[in-house]
Amino acid sequence: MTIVSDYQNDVASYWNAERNAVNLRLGDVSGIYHHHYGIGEVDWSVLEAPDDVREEAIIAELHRLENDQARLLLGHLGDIGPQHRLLDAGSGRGGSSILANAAFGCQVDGVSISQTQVEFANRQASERGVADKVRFHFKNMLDTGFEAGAYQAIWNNESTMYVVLDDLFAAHSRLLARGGRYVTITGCYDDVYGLPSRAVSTINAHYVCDIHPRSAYFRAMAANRLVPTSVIDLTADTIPYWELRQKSSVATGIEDAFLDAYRDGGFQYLLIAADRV
Ligand code: GPP
Ligand code: MG
Repeated sequence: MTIVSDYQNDVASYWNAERNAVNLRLGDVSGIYHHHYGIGEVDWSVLEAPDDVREEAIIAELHRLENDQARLLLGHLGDIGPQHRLLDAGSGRGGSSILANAAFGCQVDGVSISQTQVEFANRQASERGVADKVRFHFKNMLDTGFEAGAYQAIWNNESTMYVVLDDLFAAHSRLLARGGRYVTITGCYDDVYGLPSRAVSTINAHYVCDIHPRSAYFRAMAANRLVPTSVIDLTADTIPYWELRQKSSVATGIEDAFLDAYRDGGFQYLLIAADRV
C-alpha cells in the first residue's frame, strides 16, 4: 500500500489538488516544474521592466532561481555517470529528476504519494523523450520496495518535512550502494532557540507538513549509516527569492511567514550531503 495513514492521505490530498501559479507558471517558462524554492542573487531590474513585460520577467527570474537551487543540489550527488541509478524521494512534478537525467544521462526514479503529480511528471518525461530513463512511481518514499543497494545517490528536495526522519533514513540507507551519496535541501528550525516560532507553525499549517529541528537530521543520519560530508547554510541565499516572490503576482500568502522565520534566525534553509558508509 502506498498511503498508509490519515496524515499521508491529507498530504496526498493537498498535492493532488495543488495548482499554484507560482509553480505552474514558473514551470511553463522552460517546461521544468519544481516544488522547491530558489537561491542566489536576484536581478532586481525585472521590477523596472516595461509594464507589458514586467510580470513575465519576474516569473522568469523566479524560475531561474529555482533551477539554480536544483542544480546546486545535483552538484552534491558526487561523481554520477550514465551507468548509475538515482532516486528522487518526493519527486513532485518531476523537475529535479528531469534535470538530473539531463546532467548525468542516467536512470532516475521519482516517487510521490500524489497520483496527480506522478501522472504529471511522467507526462513531462514522455514529452521530453526521456521516459525510458526517467520514471515516476506512485510509491511511498518510506517503503518503495525498490532493490536494496541499487542507488548511487538519493535526494530529498524539500520533502523531508513530511516524514519521520528515522524511517526515511533507514529506507534510504537500505537503497543506497555503499559509498553512495544522500543529499537534502530542507527548511529546519534551529533548536539552539528551543522550540520553533509562530512563523514556522504557520508554514507547517500551510503545507500540512512538520518541519524538523536541525539536530534531528544529524541524529537520524548517524543512526542510519549516513555520515555528513557537507552542510551548507543557504538561509541568506534564499531570502532574495522570497523578497522577489513577495512582490510578484504569483505570491501565495506564505511569503511573510518565510521571511519572518528566516530573518529572526530561528529557521534555516540547509543543504546536507552525506555518504552511505
Ligand atoms: C513546497 O514547494 C515545499 C514544501 C511544502 C516544503 C516546505 C519547505 C520548507 C523549506 C519548509 P512548492 O513549490 O510546492 O510551494 P509553493 O507552492 O509555495 O511554491
Ligand atoms: Mg514553488
